[in-house]
Amino acid sequence: MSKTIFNTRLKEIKAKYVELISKRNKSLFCDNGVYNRYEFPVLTRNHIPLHWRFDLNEDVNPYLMERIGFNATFNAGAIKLNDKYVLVVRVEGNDRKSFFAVAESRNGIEGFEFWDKPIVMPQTDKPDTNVYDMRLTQHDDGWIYGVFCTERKDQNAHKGDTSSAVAAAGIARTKDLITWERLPDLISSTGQQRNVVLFPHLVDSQYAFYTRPQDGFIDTGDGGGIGFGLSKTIENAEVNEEVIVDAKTYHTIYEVKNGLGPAPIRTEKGWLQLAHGVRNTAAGLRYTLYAFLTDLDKPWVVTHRPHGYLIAPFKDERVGDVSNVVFSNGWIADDDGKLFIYYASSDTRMHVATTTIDQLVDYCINSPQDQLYSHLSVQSINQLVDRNKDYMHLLK
Ligand code: M1P
Repeated sequence: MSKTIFNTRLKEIKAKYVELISKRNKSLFCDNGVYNRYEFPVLTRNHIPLHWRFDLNEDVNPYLMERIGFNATFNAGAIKLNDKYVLVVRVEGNDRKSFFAVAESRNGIEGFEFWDKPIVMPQTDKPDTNVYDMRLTQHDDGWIYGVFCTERKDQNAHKGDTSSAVAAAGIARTKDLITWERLPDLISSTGQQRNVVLFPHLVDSQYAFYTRPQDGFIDTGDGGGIGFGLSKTIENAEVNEEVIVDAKTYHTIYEVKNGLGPAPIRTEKGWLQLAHGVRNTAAGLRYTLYAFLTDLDKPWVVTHRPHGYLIAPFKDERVGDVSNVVFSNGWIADDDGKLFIYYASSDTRMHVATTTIDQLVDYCINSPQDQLYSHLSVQSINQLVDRNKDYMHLLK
């Protein structure tokens, strides 16, 4: 009897998996003209390899039941490696533990498949309780760095408080995404850190980090926004001074907090940056993505800040484990300027949006800048209406 169950189930789960990873993805029309979303997510928990989930030995698992369950695949770092589009994905198990696993695709929009095993991340002398949201940086020094959040229990929490945690920036480096050398966590003088990103070049002969100083684990408190600081070494990284690049600001899409996404991309007009901004609503926090440019020589100085968000949760993206969230910590620019923005929705699954570097730079420079008052938003609209006066026939 169980023999039949095992074989029937094996056939079914194999067929479903093959159908999923062979599914073609289609670019969707987007009337803003800035980027295109795609019909299907690029990675879901159903993409987890079957040999991570099932014990395939019929003798010990005659009902072919799942032995290890996976809850979500999200917040992936990204890099082009050996001509493949490669994501270092935050995979979360049913046990709530996140870890990193690599998935690759030939064209960046479909057919993502995980490598044989998840990444084995070496530990420091303080083991990570949970790790997530790796930003990948191909540094001039020849290493690929992964900077990620390492979360541990707050040892100062009072007895009975089993939730309070401390977030810090873990640092590891690799040449192949398989073998990783773990370095000590970033030390900074401003309390906790999440959303830390290594800049790809030395600045004043020092390693440079975008940071996100925060007082508490969830609440950034007085930690004022996306920061920037320098460290003499990467082997014992320590940032003693952080300047604020992009402050959290009253009544904006980053009123409550913000954080840098992937490492910036160098363009002729400045460093192209992607970040997430968080505002509060009666329905809880809302995370959207926004783009901006920083100065080529002073990558900590914002030169263009288009108003509002670039990508907000849309349709099915709105719902998931943490609803109303889009989050990105990975993008890939092809040599021809095509840009793949990998973003997660609602802490549940990964999507891609495509555009070009030229389009995003144009968006940053030529969209009205954030002016912070309703009457100035109306002024921007009316200026556009006036400029369009001689072109209204095009809409007839
Ligand atoms: O749940 C939304 C996001 O919350 C955190 O981001 P931030 O520190 O900016 O609030 C992170 O835990 C992130 O992984 C998560 O997607």
